[in-house]
Amino acid sequence: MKAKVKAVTPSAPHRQSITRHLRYSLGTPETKAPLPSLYEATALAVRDHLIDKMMETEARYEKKKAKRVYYLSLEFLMGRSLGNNLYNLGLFEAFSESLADMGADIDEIRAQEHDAALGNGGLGRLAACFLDSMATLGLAGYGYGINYEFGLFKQEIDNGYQKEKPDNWLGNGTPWQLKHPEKQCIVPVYGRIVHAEDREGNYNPMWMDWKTLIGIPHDMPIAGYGGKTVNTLRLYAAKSSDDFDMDIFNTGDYLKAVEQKMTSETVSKVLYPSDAMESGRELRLVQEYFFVACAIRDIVDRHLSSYKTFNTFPDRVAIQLNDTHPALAVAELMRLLVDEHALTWKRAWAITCATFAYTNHTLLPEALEKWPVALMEHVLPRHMQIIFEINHRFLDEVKAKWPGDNARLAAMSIIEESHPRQVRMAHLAIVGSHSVNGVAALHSELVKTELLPDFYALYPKRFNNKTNGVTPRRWLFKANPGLTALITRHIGDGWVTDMDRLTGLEPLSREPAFQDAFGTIKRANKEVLAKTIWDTCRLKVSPDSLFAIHAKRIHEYKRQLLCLLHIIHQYLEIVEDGKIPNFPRTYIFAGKAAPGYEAAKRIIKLINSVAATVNNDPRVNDAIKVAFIPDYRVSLAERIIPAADLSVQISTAGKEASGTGNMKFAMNGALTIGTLDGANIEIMEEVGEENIFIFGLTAGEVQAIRAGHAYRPWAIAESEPVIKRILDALGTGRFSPDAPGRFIPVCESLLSQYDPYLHLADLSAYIKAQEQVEACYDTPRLWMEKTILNVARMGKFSSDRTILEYAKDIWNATPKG
Ligand code: 26V
Repeated sequence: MKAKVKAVTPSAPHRQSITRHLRYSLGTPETKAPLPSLYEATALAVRDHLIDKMMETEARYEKKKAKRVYYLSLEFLMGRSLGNNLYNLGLFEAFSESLADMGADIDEIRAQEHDAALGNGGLGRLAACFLDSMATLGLAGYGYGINYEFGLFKQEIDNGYQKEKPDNWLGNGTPWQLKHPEKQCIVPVYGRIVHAEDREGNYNPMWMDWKTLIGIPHDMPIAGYGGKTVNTLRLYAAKSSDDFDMDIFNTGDYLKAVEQKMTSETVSKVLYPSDAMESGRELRLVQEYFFVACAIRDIVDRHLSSYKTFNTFPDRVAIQLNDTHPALAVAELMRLLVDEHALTWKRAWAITCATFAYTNHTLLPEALEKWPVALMEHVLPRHMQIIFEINHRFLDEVKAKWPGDNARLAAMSIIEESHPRQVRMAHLAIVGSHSVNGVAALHSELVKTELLPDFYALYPKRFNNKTNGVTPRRWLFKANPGLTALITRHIGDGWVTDMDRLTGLEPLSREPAFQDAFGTIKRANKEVLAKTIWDTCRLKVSPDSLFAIHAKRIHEYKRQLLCLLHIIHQYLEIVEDGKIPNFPRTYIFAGKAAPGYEAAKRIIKLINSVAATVNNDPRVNDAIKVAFIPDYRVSLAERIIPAADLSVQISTAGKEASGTGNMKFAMNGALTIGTLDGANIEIMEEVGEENIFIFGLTAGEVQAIRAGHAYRPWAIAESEPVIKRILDALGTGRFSPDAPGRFIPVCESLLSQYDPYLHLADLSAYIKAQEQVEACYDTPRLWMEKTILNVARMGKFSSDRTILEYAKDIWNATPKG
């Protein structure tokens, strides 16, 4: 029997669809639907639209023979989807009204959604922004990754310390995915090589006795803004094959066989929560290979089904490697072409190099991937052989260019001859690609001159820059509806897909009425964040204070500590010197530390300890508040960023490849205090030097100090009483009365000539820059003008611009083509 559903009313066009899903997908009558079910049914109703559009999009690409672009990444930090999909499909109002008609509030329903936290930080979120831009631009872009059952851990704060809790985000599945068991992919791992010969007597190695994993694709529709294009993010879950290791079943050890089955399903169980190398973890290597094998198989099948030949492969297919994590794809494509499709090595190699491109995201040595040769031989014996062959031919090329230069040969080899021997994944990615790019101008220069000078000398044309961007749909349109409405009222809505149009705001930057409207919106956003701070930290902060925000992964190079040293300085000025600040300030921190990164975890404890002291000292009289908001994630960032007055971007120059939070804050009307690092430099160029607070050493100066062994932090402390006082307070237990020695290690690291991050070298410049901030904030009209000019001049940092550059310079793909 059919349910009685209310007739469609013009004011509630989607009510019927939601009700049907409640009833027939979830088995819940509308009258009894609890919020989580309403969310689920709403998502399913939205998904119906996505599926239609996704199929139309695929048919269009097929018909137009569009060049396909594949973005391979171990991380996609998607966040929530409901609001984003509604906005991009242009259905927000209609759904909002339909839900209201049912007595439900769309914001409450959106709040039910769990973030998809399938990434650690910047690298994963960049992948998500790129998917949005590719779909918006009508590029045939596909994401490939892993459907982790557990995303990045949830962070709780217990007595000031970080505690990690599992993030079982998939729980009973998500409405945003379509599972396709019929498109499963079989992946061989382990086993051994039999050195055989073919009929003509040529060497013909055979990979035998491998075990099988099965990859099940879960497709997430990615709606472009305007709703015309809906692309696909294909995430693989690992399943064991039923005949996984039949031998064990046959020998009758049933339980052992089931155990093996379970082990193979752990492959897609959890995201690795560190953004530094997990030295030699076998499961991580299997993860990397598992998804690469599924992706390459899928890409090759799709190509062959349309074109039947590999001749056109690089013309029709581009594959971007998001860092080296998917670099095994180079060896896997070679294996398919040579072993399974019998192409000659030469032809296979030409196709491979013309297809792949590699993006580098970090210069930090500890984050550069290396895998022990022995481990790779064990897990992927055939790939190890192929990598040796690639290396052999590559080293011949190096020898031809630099005869007799053995040192260079050793430095460039894909194999590091250390103990144990290691495979250098970056070298594999470079050799197998036609493009190597960094993610901001400075970073791309340093890749050429510092990280990989030999490769740059060998392949100068391969190296290029693609400065990062972020999607204005999520980070302005969705995150900041108040500002969106104000902007659109004045310059129309064209900026949503053409962010350069924000320059139309420049003439308004000095208009008091516009400034006031802008200020009202900022103030409202600060109220929302103040409420979040109350809800999560039980701390009262005033929306009238200046909100200075440091929100990103906790890392020594990002220098949360530098920010803290300045807070301690201000605190001491009040309680020791009797200074009365002109206006109150709220310092807000958020970010996760990798679970095994002790120094980072100590920084979290220190932030919370300083907070406890400062917030509760009556002499401070609310002039300073310090808050650490737990569990930084995409949905929280969407609340934090629009509420910032001051964006703190103070990494040691040369260490932050780009940064993308810096862009999100500035486009939401925060002024930046920052070092000349990563994309901060380009932000300064765009907004104007007078509209940003830049301080500190340059990357070149940092390098010179390091090269000359010229860092003398204790001398700095001795000669600058202000700095000495800060360190004394820290070292004598002022912020840890229960354990006065707790932060002595922090002091020691700050005073060590080996502090790689040169905190004390930049401290006085930072304090001075903060004084300039203070003077400026004290002149509200001036501050507002700068703020508006920042928003107006951030067009460059739309990921649409970034993607158009990739499409033109690297992928040779045309949008809407
Ligand atoms: C390395 C590893 C090693 C194996 C374990 C898992 C894992 C995960 C990530 C990484 C490398 C992280 C590099 C990274 O996140 N770089 C950031 O990339 C952003 C986007 O380009 C950029 O804005 C940031 O500045 C940069 O730190």
